[in-house]
Amino acid sequence: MAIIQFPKDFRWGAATASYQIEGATNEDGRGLSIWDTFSKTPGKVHNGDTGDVACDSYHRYEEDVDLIHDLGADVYRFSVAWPRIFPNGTGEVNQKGVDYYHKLVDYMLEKGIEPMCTLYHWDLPQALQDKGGWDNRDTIEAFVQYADFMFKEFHGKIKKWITVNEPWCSSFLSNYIGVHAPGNQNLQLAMDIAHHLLVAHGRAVKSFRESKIEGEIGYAPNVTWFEPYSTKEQDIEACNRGNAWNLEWFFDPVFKGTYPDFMLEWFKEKGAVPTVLDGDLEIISQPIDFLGINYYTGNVGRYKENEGLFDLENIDIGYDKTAIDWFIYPEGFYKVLVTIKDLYSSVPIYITENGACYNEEPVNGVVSDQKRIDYLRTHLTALKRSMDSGVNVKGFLYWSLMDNFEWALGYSMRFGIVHVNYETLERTKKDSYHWFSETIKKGEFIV
Ligand code: JSK
Repeated sequence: MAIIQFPKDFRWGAATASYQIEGATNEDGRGLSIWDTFSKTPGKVHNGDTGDVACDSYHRYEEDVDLIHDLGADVYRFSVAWPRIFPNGTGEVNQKGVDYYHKLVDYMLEKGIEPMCTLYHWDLPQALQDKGGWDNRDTIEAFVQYADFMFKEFHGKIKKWITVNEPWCSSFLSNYIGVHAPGNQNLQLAMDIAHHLLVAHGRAVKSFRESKIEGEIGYAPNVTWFEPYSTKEQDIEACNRGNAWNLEWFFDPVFKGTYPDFMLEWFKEKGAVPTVLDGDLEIISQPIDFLGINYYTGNVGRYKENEGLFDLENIDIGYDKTAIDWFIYPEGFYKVLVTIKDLYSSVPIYITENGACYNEEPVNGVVSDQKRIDYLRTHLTALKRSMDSGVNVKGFLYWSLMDNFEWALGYSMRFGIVHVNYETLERTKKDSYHWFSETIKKGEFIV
């Protein structure tokens, strides 16, 4: 056995997102988002689930912030629903929406919890989608107006800002693979949307700097890891492409002001090249104060001609999987973090999402989710290994505080350390909540 210890000033918390927990989608002036439209489109979301009620956190936010407080956590990552602030994406502000987030943030501060605010966690106002969404560069302007408003409105209350959550999901997953909103399947469109999301990120960072608002700003890309099946060059190169789709493609523009040449060449062969305007990459590569990292799973990959976008197939070599059918691969967490350190700057990193999906139900008020505890144990160990290897990790936020709307999988998949009964909306702390709380309070655990 070994004791895994974290620094005394290490930050601990949990994360949620507006569309996944709030509900109240037709209340207090909120406008529609692309997820309201997508979830109401037959066949798009498991069981026809929608975010109309979700966890009803819009009305239960104090109870949910208390769950963060009782955990012993000192930071809560939440997201703002853009359509609550600007129901039409731009123009008139919805004061009731603004008031809601003041109540939420004020309560966090009252409980001694630092708010970490994600501005864009996928709920794009439908009014903007109706005009082309992220494919239309006007949406970048709308995002900057929204971000500027939020910076100034919450100046002094919110000091950690995340511009965009998982741009790979909002671009390629949503517009090439097509399983998330708005559900397009076009590589060029997805590539241009990815670029516009990065420009929007850079423009918001630039505006934040110019406004001289006190605080820090970053973004939260999702990363995964493909481990080569063998030492064959073809397997290694195929895995490099698979890794770069999440990593270099969304990190090089921000940290180097360029797209990775080997991926540009690869995509060119597929007939897609990002539409870059003069000055875009200079804007995108505005220095950031911290980097959010979202990691869930890794794969073993092998070269297979004409397989997918990268001649890369996933190989099942018998690793266990979570209930969402993702491999449990903590080694990948360690490797991707060390790779980020080696490839890019030592910018402070917060793990803004890491968690496991298991669907245990309460039995006599107890949710025995030992597998989630095991996942946390192995992934926090991998995280500490990366820190002991020089990766500048400042904090860890578990995804997710509570079970919630898991996008196209609806309510069928549960990531929470708190169980939510979707009929009664009762919250039940799972065993993993108690384990995580003890780990936070001690700053260590035994592996
Ligand atoms: C969890 C990734 C933000 C927060 C959490 C979903 C995800 C995903 C989900 C890939 C994916 C589906 C499905 C189909 C076909 C082949 C959320 N993160 N989360 N992170 N990532 N794929 N080819 N590459 O809910 O809101 O793909 O894939």
